Amino acid sequence: MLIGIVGKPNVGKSTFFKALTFQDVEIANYPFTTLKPNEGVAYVRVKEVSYEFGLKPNPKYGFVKGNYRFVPVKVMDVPGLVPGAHEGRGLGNKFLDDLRKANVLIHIVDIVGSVDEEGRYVGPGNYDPIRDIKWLEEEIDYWFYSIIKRNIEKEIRSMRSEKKDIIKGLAEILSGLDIKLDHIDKAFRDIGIGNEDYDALEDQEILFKLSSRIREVSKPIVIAANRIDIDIDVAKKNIDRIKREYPNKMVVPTSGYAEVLLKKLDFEGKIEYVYGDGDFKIVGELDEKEKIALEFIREKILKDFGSTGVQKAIDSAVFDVLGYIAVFPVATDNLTDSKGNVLPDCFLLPKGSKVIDLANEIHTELAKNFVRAIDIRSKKFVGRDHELRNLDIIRIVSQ
Ligand SMILES: Nc1nc2c(ncn2[C@@H]2O[C@H](COP(=O)(O)OP(=O)(O)OP(=O)(O)O)[C@@H](O)[C@H]2O)c(=O)[nH]1
Ligand SMILES: [Mg+2]
Repeated sequence: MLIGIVGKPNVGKSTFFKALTFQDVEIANYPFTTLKPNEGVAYVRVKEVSYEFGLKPNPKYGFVKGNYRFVPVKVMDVPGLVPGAHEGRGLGNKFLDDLRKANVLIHIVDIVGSVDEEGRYVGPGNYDPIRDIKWLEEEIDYWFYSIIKRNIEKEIRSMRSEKKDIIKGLAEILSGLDIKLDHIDKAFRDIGIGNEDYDALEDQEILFKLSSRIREVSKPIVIAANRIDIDIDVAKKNIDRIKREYPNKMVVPTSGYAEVLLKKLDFEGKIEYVYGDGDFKIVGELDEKEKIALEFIREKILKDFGSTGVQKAIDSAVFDVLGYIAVFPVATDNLTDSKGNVLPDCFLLPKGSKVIDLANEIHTELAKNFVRAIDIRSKKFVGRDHELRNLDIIRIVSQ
């Protein structure tokens, strides 16, 4: 699972990345601070199931905090995009190639409208952030289109002469972009192109439309309406406008700044903060500046918006937008692995995954020698084709 962080320059992408990964990256209030992609590990928040059984978990990766298991996912912060990037403006869009493997993108928008398209500071309220949604997605679509176009030009002749199924053909060509057959199939149906409609692929207008639809289904975008802390009222107005104009988009109000501070103080033992929660507890000595900042975060952000939104943004990306589920495999009825570790694993799987898919994720041998599985909660046997649900605990029995 790879989550890409995208947006124009100087909107808080690297700050957001730091809030997610706690990796020290360069942050500054001018455009093009980030020149090369940053890669790191973030964590999605899943209910900790051990506590239902009165057990203490031993996670093999990630960690437990509060009543949650934080499960690792990869994130990437890329340099800012400007209008015309696909024609080489700004830093161009070369680095977008690093996002080939992304499953979902988070678009960081400066929701208070304080920087223009190029990332220049213009002051809150002086730029309409809704504009970014359209042009930035178009730039990403152009990048996608150029990859698809390049690959199709190479293959179209042989596809035509061999009367190849173009959906399957495209899936092969685009496997490097982590695009599944389902994605392409859906895009073709949405645009109304048939299996052997080779002409459509040579019509650049249709090809752009198709590329854009494939991008939408294979790399959907969550909007992080960021920097809400700068001006709560302007932020709220703009969020409402985005929701009205784009009712189908997932929009999460965020403050990367607030999340970085809460995490830092939590690490320092000054507060107790479960990432993503709507409140924190003061447990250590704070200086005056910290007190004022925390008071502001509690009263103006957490109370109004429910959280800083940073955790919610990646959770929404993985669970709501991609529809992934979290499943806990175990080796014994005592909810342990063979060494006695309690619920050591938590797997993130695409919705619709079956018991056999889980077995395969654990080990291909386990899938090969699969005998049956047990749903620990219901204590019932389930077969290889049983569809898994979120937070299932599954014991797989093999030969
Ligand atoms: N008030 C406030 N400031 C923020 C927030 N997030 C980032 N900033 C500030 O915005 C400026 C830009 O932040 P960066 O994280 O460097 O932005 P970026 O989008 O990575 O910028 P480039 O790498 O240049 O594209 C810095 O001055 C940050 O301190 C936020 O949530 N609230
Ligand atoms: Mg940056």
